[in-house]
Amino acid sequence: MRLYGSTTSPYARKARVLIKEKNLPCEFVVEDPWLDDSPIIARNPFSKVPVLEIGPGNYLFDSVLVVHYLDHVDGKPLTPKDPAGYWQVQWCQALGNGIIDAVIARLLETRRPEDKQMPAKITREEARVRRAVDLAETRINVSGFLVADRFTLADLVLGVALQYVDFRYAHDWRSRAPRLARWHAGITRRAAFEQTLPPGFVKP
Ligand SMILES: N[C@@H](CCC(=O)N[C@@H](CS)C(=O)NCC(=O)O)C(=O)O
Repeated sequence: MRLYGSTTSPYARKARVLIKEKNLPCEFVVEDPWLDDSPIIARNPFSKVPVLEIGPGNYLFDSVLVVHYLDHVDGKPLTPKDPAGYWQVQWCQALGNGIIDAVIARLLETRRPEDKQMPAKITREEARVRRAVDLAETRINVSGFLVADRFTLADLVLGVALQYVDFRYAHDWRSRAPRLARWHAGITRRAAFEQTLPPGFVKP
């Protein structure tokens, strides 16, 4: 397998953390999806990363599908099989993916020329992040993991999402969500997280 991505993409990082957690045989290839002639276009018509090559000329795109595939490819999914656990993990993934979407939308707006930026758009994306953090704070349980009593895709995706907040929208979310902050500190100490930090990341 081969994973195409960038070193700063949180969507690609979900797959990279998972590959390391499971020690899957998968080469990581850095490509820039933003280029007009990006080689990613031939693999994903939307020219977005991550893209996972699962066979000659056989590509999966969109991080939700890529993560789902990687989670099942070795027959040892990090997703519980019981319905309650399964749907809780999906719920946490949706929350994490929503945080990433909001942080990216905010980032892109802040990168427009200053006179063209819409402050209301930035505020709206920041409010999404704030509400998601507040909701996540209510879901922390005593086991040290979000769902059941083991590391699942819930921990992986929300862990990556909140580290992307620290990377691109650094602010003090921890004082409003102290239990979430404690959980996050523990999860992100895992080797798979440490080994995939974006370049220039400053630990809070
Ligand atoms: N829904 C997609 C979003 C992927 C995405 O937006 N990736 C960004 C990198 S962080 C990208 O490739 N952007 C290139 C572009 O928007 O042209 C997923 O989950 O994979």
